[in-house]
Amino acid sequence: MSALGDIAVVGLAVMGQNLILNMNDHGFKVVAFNRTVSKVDDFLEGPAKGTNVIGVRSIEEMVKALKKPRRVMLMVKAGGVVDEFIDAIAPHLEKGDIIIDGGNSNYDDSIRRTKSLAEKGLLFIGTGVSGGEEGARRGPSIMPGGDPRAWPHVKEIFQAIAAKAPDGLPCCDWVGEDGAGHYVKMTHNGIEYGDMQLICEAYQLMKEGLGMSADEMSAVFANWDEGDLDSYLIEITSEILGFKDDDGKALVEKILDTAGQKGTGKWTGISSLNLGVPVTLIGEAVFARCLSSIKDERVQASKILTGPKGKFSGDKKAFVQDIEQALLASKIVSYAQGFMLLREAAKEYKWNLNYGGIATMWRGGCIIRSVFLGKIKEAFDRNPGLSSLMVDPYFSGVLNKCQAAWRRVIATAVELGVPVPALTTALCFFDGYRSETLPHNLLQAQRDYFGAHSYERIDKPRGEFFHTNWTGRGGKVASSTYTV
Ligand code: NBP
Repeated sequence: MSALGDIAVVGLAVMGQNLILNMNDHGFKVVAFNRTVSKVDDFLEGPAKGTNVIGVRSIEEMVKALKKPRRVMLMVKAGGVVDEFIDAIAPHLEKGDIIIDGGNSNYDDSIRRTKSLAEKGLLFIGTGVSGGEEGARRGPSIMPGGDPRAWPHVKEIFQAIAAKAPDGLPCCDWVGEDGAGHYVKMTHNGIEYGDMQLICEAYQLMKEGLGMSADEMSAVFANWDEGDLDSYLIEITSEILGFKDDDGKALVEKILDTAGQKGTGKWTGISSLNLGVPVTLIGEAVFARCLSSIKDERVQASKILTGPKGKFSGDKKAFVQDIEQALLASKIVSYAQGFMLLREAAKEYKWNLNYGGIATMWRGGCIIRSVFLGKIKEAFDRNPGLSSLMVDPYFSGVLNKCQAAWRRVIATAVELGVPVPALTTALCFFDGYRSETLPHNLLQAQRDYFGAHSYERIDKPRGEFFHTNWTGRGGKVASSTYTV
């Protein structure tokens, strides 16, 4: 083995350390560096003891320890820290060397970094890495984008350390140019917010609506994990509900109900608003976390505002089966919205995204991994130009089959006063998407009434705009027509 390292990893927190150990297991020689250099020694004497990892204490030393083209992967806090490291490392590199940012960076930053490093002759990769600590150590889902010339130089390492889907394919492939990798990772995280919120709503319905115990719910989730909902998040939910605190009671019930967030769900919402894509479920999931975080206000309001007094009186077992179907149908809507967003972003940023490939990358290693993603891959294999997952023959069949149960769940939740914003917005989206007509003829009339914004008519060709003087007091001049 050459004395020089195959790749350097900067950042020895949980992700960096575990990725290094994963690379080492796969026969790569890794150079490890960290801003606080004492952590390099701690790592070498601790988790990396007995491995081939080379510890270095300066950027100069790191660069000298690498084979050419040099590959330097940053696993540091996203934001300005990444730019600081790039500025510090770039002057020590040569043309054709590669800088990889594996943190949760914003795709706009990755677009900028790809361009500015290319101007210096350096190749940049911005890659999403999903799967948390366990994924980083045993096989994450890796979503690289950036300068395509860099991909052949990192492909072998990334695909070796990535998780493998059930059919053996690595959960890592080239996503696209500049910010595409981080955009896909952002969308993955947004979908993760949606999946988690849907599961939480199912839990609250069973707990508050049906009065089920944590153990009973744990068994329900374990059962769902055997069927169409088979996924990592359903599996861990079952385990969490079954986990006992020292006093033998369910730990989950002792956890304060205020959710944190680090921004990727919010970025997905912002991007969907900017691109005009109705990603309603992720939006609701982000807002639901915001609502959860105003705990003090909710405690006050709970003393003033009342809800329905009625109790569930139907067949509990049948209702639990209804919830399972409502969850599945809402999940289809959420993923359909996520892929709609990717399609619009691909147009906007001129990325050639492979949607089936993205579903494959998410099938293993990452937090949203599921059997369901295999079905999405099959849908895009059947039709790579699919306009929406909801109209794929398999998924439309499931939606049509589930919808009666889905409507019963939401109607019951509304009657019982249990908030289910994600389940509800999914059904509203389904009903809106399948409607040939929506009430926005009236909305266009309102806009024309107060702002002379003009409208198109159903009895005239598209693109021909009309303005009416609705009150007799307005003039004939219409406002300009444009979309923001
Ligand atoms: P952190 O996000 O906690 O970052 C820790 C690293 O950033 C350390 O090496 C630390 O150096 C360095 N750092 C910080 Br913090 N501030 C710095 C500064 N001002 N200048 C230079 N270095 C600085 O680590 P992580 O949880 O391993 O995550 C790494 C990246 O991967 C992040 O972008 C994160 O969002 C992403 N990610 C995390 C997970 C997860 O489950 N944790 C999953 C997927 C992606 P120091 O030791 O000297 O303080």
